[in-house]
Amino acid sequence: TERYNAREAEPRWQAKWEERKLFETTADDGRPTYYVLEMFPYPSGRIHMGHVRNYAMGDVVARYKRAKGFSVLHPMGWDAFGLPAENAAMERKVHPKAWTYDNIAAMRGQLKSIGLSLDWSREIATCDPDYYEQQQRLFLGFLKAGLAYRRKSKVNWDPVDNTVLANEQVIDGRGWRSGALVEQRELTQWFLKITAFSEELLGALDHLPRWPEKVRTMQKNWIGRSEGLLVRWALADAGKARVAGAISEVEVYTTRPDTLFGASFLALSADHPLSAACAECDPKLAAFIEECRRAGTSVAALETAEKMGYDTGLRAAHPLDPSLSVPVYVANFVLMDYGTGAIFGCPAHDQRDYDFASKYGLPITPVVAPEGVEPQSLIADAAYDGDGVLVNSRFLDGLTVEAAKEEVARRLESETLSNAPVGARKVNWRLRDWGVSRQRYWGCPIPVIHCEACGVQPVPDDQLPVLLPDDVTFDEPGNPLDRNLGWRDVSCPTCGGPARRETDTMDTFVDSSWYFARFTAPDAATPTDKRVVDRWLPVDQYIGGVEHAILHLLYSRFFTRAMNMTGHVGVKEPFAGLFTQGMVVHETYKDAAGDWVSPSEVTITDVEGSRQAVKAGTAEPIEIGSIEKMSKSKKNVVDPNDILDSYGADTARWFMLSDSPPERDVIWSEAGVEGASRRVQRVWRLANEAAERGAPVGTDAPADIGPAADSLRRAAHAALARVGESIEKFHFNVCVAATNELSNALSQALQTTTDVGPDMTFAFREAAEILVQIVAPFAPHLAEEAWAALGHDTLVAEARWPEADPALLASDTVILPVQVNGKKRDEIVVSREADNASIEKIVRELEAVAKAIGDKPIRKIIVVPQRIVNVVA
Ligand code: ANZ
Ligand code: ZN
Repeated sequence: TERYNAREAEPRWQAKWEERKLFETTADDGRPTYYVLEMFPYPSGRIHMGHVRNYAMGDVVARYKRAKGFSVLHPMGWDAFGLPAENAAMERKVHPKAWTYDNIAAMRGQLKSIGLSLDWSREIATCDPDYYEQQQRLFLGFLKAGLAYRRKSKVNWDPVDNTVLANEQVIDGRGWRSGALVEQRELTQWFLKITAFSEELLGALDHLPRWPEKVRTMQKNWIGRSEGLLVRWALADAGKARVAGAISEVEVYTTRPDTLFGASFLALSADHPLSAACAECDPKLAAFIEECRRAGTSVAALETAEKMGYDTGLRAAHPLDPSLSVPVYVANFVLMDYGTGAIFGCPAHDQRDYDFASKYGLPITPVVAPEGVEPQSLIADAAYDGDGVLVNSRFLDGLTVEAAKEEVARRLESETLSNAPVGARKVNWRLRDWGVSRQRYWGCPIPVIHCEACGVQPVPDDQLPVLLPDDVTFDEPGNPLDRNLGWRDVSCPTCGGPARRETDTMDTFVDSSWYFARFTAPDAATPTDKRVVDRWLPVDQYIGGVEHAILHLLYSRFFTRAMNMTGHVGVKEPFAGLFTQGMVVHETYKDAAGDWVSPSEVTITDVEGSRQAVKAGTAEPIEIGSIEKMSKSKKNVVDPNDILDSYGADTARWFMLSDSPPERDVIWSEAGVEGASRRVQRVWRLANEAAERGAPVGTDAPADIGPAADSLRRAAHAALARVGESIEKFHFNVCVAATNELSNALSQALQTTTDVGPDMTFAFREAAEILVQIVAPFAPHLAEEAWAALGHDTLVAEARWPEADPALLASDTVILPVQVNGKKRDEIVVSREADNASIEKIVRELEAVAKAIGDKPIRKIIVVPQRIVNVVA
């Protein structure tokens, strides 16, 4: 037979599938439903290997479930709004819309060439007016339900470009274009009330068993429920006088009230009212506060910034012993919007406090230590945040941390300061409401109108969508919508007076928070079609990168709950099953000058067992560097197009799924791809040989099955069962290994059988058909071609998944390594019950054995049942 020609075959089968509308999800037809979804791509211009891996995985599941008799929904779309389109507009003078839709067209073509079983009739781009119109409806529904509101909040302000910057446009505290120091400005912005669901979003994580544990933990930490105590500290007399009696106490929030006797200072946020009060008569403090505000662009920045403080000169009295007092600082690491914006510092047991105390010479007193450990030694060079019992803490000494927390809470609850309790238990959440306002053009317009007389007015339903205007300019910084007066200035829908459209657009995370629901009825005139959405949701299997483990998934979970509240979906959780795949990584290369070199410019040879690289076509040595995530900056990117051109989609898909477990990184290598390509060719050869020598299509199993045919049948059914189970468990690499084993068994059977009876011809066909069917989810084009070669006039994509025969699985097959003079040369798959004579017969006919012994005669064959075969020559 000729080699399998992927380039010729792949488009042919893709056309066939499309012509038959095979992957278009049909209406309710009584079959059970299965919704498999991969995170939709951002249309950056080209697909990359990470996409190929992600979509290949989803496709395996989709094709398998379809073969198992499910009505499968497997759609694709584009997360199409966002900043890069505006950057392209500024840099290349193309309209964001044109840039985006051109990219979509290019990437759609690329995706189609991978042969994914997608329902393209449901394609959506989030920048399609049809899509964002419904998103505007959802927003207005949330507004009505009290889930959307406005408040003042800080933005990154570039004082040179006079524009708001996204966090990713602030680099080391400076504007990415102007290089100016970024300031924090307060703007009134839109928020979605995710905190209304804090408790639910946390609690429901325990009922998502098909989510990776690590993702659930990340979400839990992000939501960040903590139980603590509010503690009021009275300012000592001198202090009171200085701030003119206006503020006489500081309330702090702590999760470690047990450590109170280790307190050595209080620290206030720069935005705390007491900081402002003190700054009124302390210009140095005012300057310090200014500096803190400027530096603080993000929580992450605050956490890594060097701890800095300013001593206000005030002192506060210890709540458990008013005769003790500690200094009050203003510090850059205390956030105003968490807890009370003030803390007590316990340097011995909190690293931030430790750093701060070391810098300002404040006492570091250990108050918790494991029994038998000398407390002072614990904190010699870092804070100790482990468990133990209380020390240096008077009446708390000897108590466990838990007991001490309880004891302090109990005491302070009954203690009073100006007639109110000193302590109050309090649950705090790290989760904040979601700021969705972006001062950008390329996003979904927020559908409200501001009227001076009537205030904020929702755009009436019959005036939706609020379309983005096309005539915008990008030659000045700032939001083009603000400058487009024809679009911006409107009359108030309520009083008819002069009014302005909201010019903020929505965060693109909004767009991706409900697309999975829209896919169930992409043309509905409402956000969802209630009759169908609940048939499909939750998504049975969602697949994507772990980089979205927090925000995207949490926002989608929130949206689903909010949409449930506004009556758009019946469920509360969007994704019943989640799988997060690893990355595609590649070696890196550098030339003598230390510049990165792309893999396509490198030739690697094996020099005495070690790999050596040179620049292709020259002798210039190249240094082989570490294996890294494929990235443009390191030039270690392999373009899927190149692979598709030289090997075809099936080989790329096969390799991606074969080499490592899907949750781990896969190392892309030329050798690996070549290996996959050989496997593809082998399946093709085997199918053709089996077509020639096997029984015709549809032959029933003969009554008498001899041992050789029986062991081939067992190998086939074992592989079938293993692939089914492993797809369900996402062990795709195990599937590929099982497929390879069946290839081996079939290949051996085809080689070694001299007198072929009807049992064997039946087994040939059966094994070949099973092989093709289990290959189909991974290499679907090859499978179609091989299925046709086997004499079928139907498509394998339409065939039911075969059932493994339990009788053939009952006593499994075994793999026996075959050694010649003590060296492994081959292995054979035989029935566990195979007798020594039939094993000997198979071994005598092995090509690898003949090659290894050359012209020497075989002296003896030693069969260790179920373990190994040794040939002595
Ligand atoms: C004293 C203490 C001693 C603390 C100790 C910790 C360890 P979570 O668990 O995240 O809720 N904190 C409170 N408000 C803060 C703010 N606005 N900015 C920065 N830090 C703040 O963290 C609660 C702990 O974080 C609190 O408990 C407080 O420090 C600090 F050995 O109080 B702790
Ligand atoms: Zn009005």
